Amino acid sequence: MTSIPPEMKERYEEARRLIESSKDIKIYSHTDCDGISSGAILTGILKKIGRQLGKDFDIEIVNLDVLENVPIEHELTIFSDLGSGQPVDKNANKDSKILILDHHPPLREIDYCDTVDYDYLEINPIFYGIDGSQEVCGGGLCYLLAKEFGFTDLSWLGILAAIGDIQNGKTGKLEGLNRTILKDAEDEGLVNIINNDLSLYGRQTRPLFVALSYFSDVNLEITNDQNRALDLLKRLGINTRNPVNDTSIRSCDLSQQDKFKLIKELINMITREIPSRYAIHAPKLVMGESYEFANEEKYTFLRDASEFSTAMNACVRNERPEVALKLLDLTIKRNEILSDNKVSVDIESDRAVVLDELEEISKAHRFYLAQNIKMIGESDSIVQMKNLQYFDGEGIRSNVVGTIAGMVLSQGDWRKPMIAFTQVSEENDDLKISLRCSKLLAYDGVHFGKIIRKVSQSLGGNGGGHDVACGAYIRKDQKEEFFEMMNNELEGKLVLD
Ligand SMILES: [Mn+2]
Repeated sequence: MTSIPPEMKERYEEARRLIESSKDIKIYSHTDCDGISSGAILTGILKKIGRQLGKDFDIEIVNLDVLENVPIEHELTIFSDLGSGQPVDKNANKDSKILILDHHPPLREIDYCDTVDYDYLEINPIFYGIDGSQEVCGGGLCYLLAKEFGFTDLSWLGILAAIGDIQNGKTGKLEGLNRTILKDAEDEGLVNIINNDLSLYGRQTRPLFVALSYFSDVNLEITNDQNRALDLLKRLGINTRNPVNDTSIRSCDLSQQDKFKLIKELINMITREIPSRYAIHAPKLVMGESYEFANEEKYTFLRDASEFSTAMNACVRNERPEVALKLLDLTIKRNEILSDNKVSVDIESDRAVVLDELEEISKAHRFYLAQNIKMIGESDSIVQMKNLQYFDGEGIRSNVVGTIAGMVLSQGDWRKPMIAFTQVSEENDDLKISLRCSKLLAYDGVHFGKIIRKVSQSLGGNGGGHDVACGAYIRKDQKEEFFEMMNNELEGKLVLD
């Protein structure tokens, strides 16, 4: 089991003292599932030590640009899932105290704290040779602080964060410090690990044949075709109705035997469609570990870590982070009470109200996505270049253009990345560019996050992200040049036939 390096552990002890000795605290966290989970963990810690939200501390979920000139006016300012790459201490004075818990590439050195005259404590796994994209994320770092206080019941949030951040993307399971956090969550009885699972999105809430029809890492006959997906299940002799509640079966209902039958068939189908060089990666597209939150009801999004993370993202992308935070806060309390074998009617009913609100946001979100995807499909607007494909996402909100690019991938050629662009905001006419691609391309060694960073930086913009999901910001008039450069940069890196 991976443990925290001793020097990093020392920083955690210091972080605990910093929090315990501060009366007035401000938290800034990032606008995504990882950031929300980080914020919920920090809130959880502070409440458990008797601090009141709104009185002793405040939390704000922000975009990175806010940090360019962030005021430092509280006794202690905490940055989670962001801060390492931004000039967050620009406005600090000698009485300031700053704590950063971030897994993104750091701007400042490990001993930067010795060069300033205020309390500056940065905890970043990269300082210790730990991979911040696979071994621990912002939420994981915040959980390790909770553990320093003894609050191991917050471990499940570290798992939600890691899945939201796709830390399991490369191997299909959580590894490194994430694995240690997972062990804590399992020991607490809060998370179940399902080994060798069928790794299709929607294992609790989507009928299995629908989940199958969304498979898009490779274009199969079942991709975008629910009838064929249903036929596939019937052909394999898999019962498509759940005999207990007479609904369509979901992935979580599959017996081990049926699961293996389906996985085997999918691997065969994929292998027939892909160049032989990719064949060894086929199993990873359909098999992996799943994580269930044990206290949540079956067939709800709350039960599955991946589906739960989507709901968190729907909140932040619709500028309702407070709904996500409220749900996590109530879930922390609910878990505390359940661990005493009790049930609180108040918490259940408060949570039901938040869940209704969240359902409304998610529904509107899904509608917005579907509407735009349909429009792109009907307008036949995907432009093919030799090594990439793109579409103009004009009118699409810049914070969902990536999600939409990912969903449009199944309408294009899975062998090439799908890129979309749209105006950053009404006030800013720069372009936000988003790229999504099949996991196969990343398994084959292409890291689009690094490529898009290189290209956008050479244009004077900026960019980066994961291997299969990344983005960039460039000026409007650089669009053609950007696509030309990306296309050239990818020459020879993809297997095109
Ligand atoms: Mn993160």
